[in-house]
Amino acid sequence: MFDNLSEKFSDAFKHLQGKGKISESNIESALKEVRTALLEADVNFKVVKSFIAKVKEEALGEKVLRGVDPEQQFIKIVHDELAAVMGKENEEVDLERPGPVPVLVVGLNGQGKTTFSGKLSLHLKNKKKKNILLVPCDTFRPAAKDQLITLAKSMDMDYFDSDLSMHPKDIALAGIQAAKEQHKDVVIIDTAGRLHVDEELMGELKEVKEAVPPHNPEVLMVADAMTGQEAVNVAKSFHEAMGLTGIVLSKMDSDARGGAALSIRHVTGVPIKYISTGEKMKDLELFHPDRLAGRILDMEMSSLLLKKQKMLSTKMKRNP
Ligand SMILES: Nc1nc2c(ncn2[C@@H]2O[C@H](COP(=O)(O)OP(=O)(O)O)[C@@H](O)[C@H]2O)c(=O)[nH]1
Ligand SMILES: [Mg+2]
Repeated sequence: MFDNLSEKFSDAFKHLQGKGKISESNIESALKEVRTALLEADVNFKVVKSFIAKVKEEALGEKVLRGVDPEQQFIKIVHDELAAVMGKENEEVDLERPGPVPVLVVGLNGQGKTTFSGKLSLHLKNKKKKNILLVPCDTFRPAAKDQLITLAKSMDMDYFDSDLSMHPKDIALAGIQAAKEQHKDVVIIDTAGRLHVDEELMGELKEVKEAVPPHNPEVLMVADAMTGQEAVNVAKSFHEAMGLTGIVLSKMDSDARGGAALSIRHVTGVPIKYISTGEKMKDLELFHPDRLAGRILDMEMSSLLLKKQKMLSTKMKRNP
């Protein structure tokens, strides 16, 4: 995940190796490389600008000047800022309200919506002990209904036998009614993919959202992490059109560059709630900004740890 970005960061940090302390002149070249690395990873330029400004401010701050190892301090600052730009902590689907809680799964075609709907049902069933109903609501592609039902059967999950000739709004309502009758906690509604620029279809989705009681359903947009800034633009449009409550980054197992993960929260204000990391139903993770930042800086973090341990053991040898 984000290998290229990790490597570039690693190169940037080398500028501070063997330096006595962080100074404006010696972090300049490191910051320049961090900036290039982020832009090459397709991170939004506004995000890059504010990221660099914050890292610089922190690095030159008073606390740091008295520091011991500038490289180590710089890595820590970059780590914390990477985490901050992606959010604060993990936010999951909010289930602390009267059910059945509707979860609308939306987004462009082929992003992984149907796959995610299945994954989320399994996660909520196994980890949260919830009762789930899966509702196929893709009225454009009958194959999508079969796809969801096949997934449901493979997991022994209940599903709703939607009538695809109905308006998506009415399918959603019928699905929720069925969920009520079956005392379900959560009803996951897998909608048809659509282009964010298609006003008519976006209007249809808004109708579904507004028809769905209780109000404020979860609206999760699934975005292919490989598409970088395009994913960010799409999320922005969907959020403006209908109000999203969360974003799911899919295909994080592929060679994504990091641009979507690092920009989407900052640009849209919508939290990333889950990441999809494969085609299997178990390939779903909660999105933890600090852990992802740690993964991006994986090599550096572990090499720092190693250095620290070595330093400690040398000290102990000297002062037994
Ligand atoms: N590698 C990988 N493939 C995925 C992931 N999520 C979905 N896919 C694949 O992407 C394709 C489209 O997924 P689908 O759920 O049908 O997308 P939808 O059109 O948005 O409903 C399928 O071949 C899925 O197996 C993921 O996280 N990683
Ligand atoms: Mg689908």
